[in-house]
Amino acid sequence: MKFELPKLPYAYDALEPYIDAKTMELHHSKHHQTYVTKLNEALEKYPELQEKKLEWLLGSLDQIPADIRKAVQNHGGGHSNHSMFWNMMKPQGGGEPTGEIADVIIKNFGDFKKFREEFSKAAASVFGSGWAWLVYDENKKFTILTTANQDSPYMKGQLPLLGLDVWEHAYYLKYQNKKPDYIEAWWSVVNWQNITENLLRVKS
Ligand code: MN3
Repeated sequence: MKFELPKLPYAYDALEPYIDAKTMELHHSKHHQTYVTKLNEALEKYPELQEKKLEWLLGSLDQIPADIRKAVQNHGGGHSNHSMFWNMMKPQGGGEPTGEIADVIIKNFGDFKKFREEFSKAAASVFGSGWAWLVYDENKKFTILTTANQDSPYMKGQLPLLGLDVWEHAYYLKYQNKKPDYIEAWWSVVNWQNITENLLRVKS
């Protein structure tokens, strides 16, 4: 079984004007596709690993043969992170979360404004390429953190609820060096229904 590029759940231009169509097209059809291709190449010699779930591979890097461990970390992480990321956004998204996810945010971060500030600050602080996340961590706490490169929260047993790609490929065409503007705009496309589904999965 080979890993496959998931279909984007909306058109490339659907997140305009916040995220432009060209960026979405390159990001999905080239960058994400490359992670999938290289992950499959890495697993070619190891058919038994091709049957494993991606989250298992990421959470079990110490059990992955040394010659492909880095490839699984980078490209498996990239495939997993992006597959989640597309679903965490939607056209006409954004606004303030409601229901259970709002309760979690208020309980753990004070209010949505504070959460948003803290998350944006974490995203802006990523030096080089990486991601910002809201995760349910290994100590059963809801935490904002960042990962470098394509490292995945699953590598530390953390379950991701919300993630933001702050690699330059995610924003440079439209925002150039203005990373904070990209982060600010991204809040307008967050798919809170998906984040709520992630929360319910984490709690079950
Ligand atoms: Mn990316």
